[in-house]
Amino acid sequence: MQITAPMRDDGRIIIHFDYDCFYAAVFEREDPKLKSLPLAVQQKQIIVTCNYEARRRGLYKLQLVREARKRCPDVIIVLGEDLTRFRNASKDNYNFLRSYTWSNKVERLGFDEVFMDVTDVIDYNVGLLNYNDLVTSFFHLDRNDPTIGFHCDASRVFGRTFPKHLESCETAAVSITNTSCNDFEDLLLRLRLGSHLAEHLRHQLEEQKGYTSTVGISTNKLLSKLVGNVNKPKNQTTLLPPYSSPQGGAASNVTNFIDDHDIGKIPGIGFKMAHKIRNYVLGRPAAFDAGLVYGPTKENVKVRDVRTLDGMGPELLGRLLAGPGVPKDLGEKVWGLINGVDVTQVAKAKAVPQQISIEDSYIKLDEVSQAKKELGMLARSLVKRMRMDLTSPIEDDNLGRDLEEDDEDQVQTGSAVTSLRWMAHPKTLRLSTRPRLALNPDGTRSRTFNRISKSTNMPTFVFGFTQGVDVIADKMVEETLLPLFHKLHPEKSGWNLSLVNLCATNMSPTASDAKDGAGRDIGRMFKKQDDMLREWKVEDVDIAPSDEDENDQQKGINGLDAGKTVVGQEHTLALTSVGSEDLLDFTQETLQEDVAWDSDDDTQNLGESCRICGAVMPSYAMLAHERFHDLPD
Ligand code: TTP
Ligand code: MG
Repeated sequence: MQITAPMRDDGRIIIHFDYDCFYAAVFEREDPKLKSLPLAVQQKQIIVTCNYEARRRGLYKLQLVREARKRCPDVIIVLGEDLTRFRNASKDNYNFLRSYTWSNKVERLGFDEVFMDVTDVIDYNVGLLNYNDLVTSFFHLDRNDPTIGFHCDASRVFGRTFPKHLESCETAAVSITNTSCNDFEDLLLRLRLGSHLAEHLRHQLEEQKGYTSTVGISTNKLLSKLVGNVNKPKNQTTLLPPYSSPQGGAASNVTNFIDDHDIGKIPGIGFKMAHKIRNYVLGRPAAFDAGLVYGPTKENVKVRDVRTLDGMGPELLGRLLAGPGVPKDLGEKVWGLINGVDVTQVAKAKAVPQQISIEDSYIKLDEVSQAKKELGMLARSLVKRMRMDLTSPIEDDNLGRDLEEDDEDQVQTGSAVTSLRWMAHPKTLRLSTRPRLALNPDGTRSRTFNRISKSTNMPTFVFGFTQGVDVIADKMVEETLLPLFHKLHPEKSGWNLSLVNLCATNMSPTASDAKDGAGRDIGRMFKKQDDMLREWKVEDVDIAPSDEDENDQQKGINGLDAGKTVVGQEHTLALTSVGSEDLLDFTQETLQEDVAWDSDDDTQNLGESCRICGAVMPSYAMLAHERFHDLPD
């Protein structure tokens, strides 16, 4: 029995951006000479990304450093453990793209992806088109100034398309007239305009910010993200209509497109869910690569196999995926996803984050004195981030001018007491840890994603500006964090933590900002954040060091040939300090408690450290990473 597909709302136009070789591009922007050289960015022993010159020479993401050196001996390797520069670039690009939206619906996914809901911009432009002369259209970027915009040919899609055979000018063959505006033509026209806007934004981003990107255009987040991947890098792809098929007619382009994806490649269907679905479709446990706790699948189960399976539908999926803590409507949600339906909205840009979360992972953390030290590091990072992200300068003639350079120094030491005010107060401070499981009888250790946590009221002294960050952080440790820690781990020993997280949450806007202040201050706030981040960059370290890794990193830097460009060398500093932030890329959604658009039943799993080398990375990267440990030296 075939169950009908859920209805999709194709009234929106969503553009998804993925910056090309992002971390490498950040370094290239700092030193353009690097563009023509093979460049790779290292975290621990892994190349987390490399530029296209390096990829041309056979290097790839998540490759072991020693492999990369073997394959391309003149590769330039830079350290990318300090995330400050990536975070700054990401925020800057985000603000740039945000300035083109009217609705403010623009959402970051990690550091290098952005969704934009441009429905209102597109609809406005559709209303102004001259249908008798689509070829010489003008795309308006400003409702109040008709001169701002760019010329475009609205009779065709810009760039690549899915399906491929209807590329660019050929789509012009589908006529648009002012008398026959059915759903297909209406959607096609709006997507065409979306493709021209996307091209304009890609071009501007490259010209003004120096980043090339890969872009997808469709009607929801899921489809725009997936279709962007079709043509990489420095390209864009539009998913063409028809998006639905008439009863008994040919399959829609959405179905044709999504059906060919592996079930595990669908954002929103995480590793565990995909595993359960695979097992069901195959009628047996799906095989994995041997030798790993969680290896990559060896099976080829596509969306089509799942979607067309007899009896498949929301109920069956709901039963398959049921478990403790799993939302009741998960079956419907997943059924929607495999039919190209994604109802999640692009989140509006927020003046302040919903929460600020700082964490670090550890290879071994099993003593109270050590834990206290680490809590101090994390508390310092947290207080700094709170000051950066949650304060704005006061616009008062007596007190304030905008923050000047030297004021920023003072803010750090706490003497510029009257220049800042809080835009929001986090009311709750949460401490979470992830204890390691005991060793298995065979000496191996299973990974666990489970965290335990305790919360308390955020102490009010945190909001004072008279004391410096260090003083506040120390006080926070003594008066708040250590008591919380002892509640979580009452025993003096016997535990070993792989992760500690501090989170300032339960955000309450400050009264004066609740009305219009937050919106008014946002631009200044972002500028200040970036400036202040620059000041603190050497402390913004993300990976817990170990002696072994330290040696490795030194080799990485010293191993460069004399005369080669060496960037990021100052980040060897990173090796001697800890205190991490944003180990994982957060979406704006993940900043709001645990409703990540792309999360699955692993919602607590915000980042993992490799059980072998301790490298920290998003869980999706762990599978690939672990394979490298299986490679012979
Ligand atoms: P990606 O978008 O996966 O990679 P990319 O932008 O470098 O390359 P592409 O052109 O294929 O999009 O990830 C964005 C950044 O995130 C990447 O530059 C480095 C970082 N990253 C990690 O830190 N760990 C990881 O495991 C991966 C995959 C990426
Ligand atoms: Mg990218």
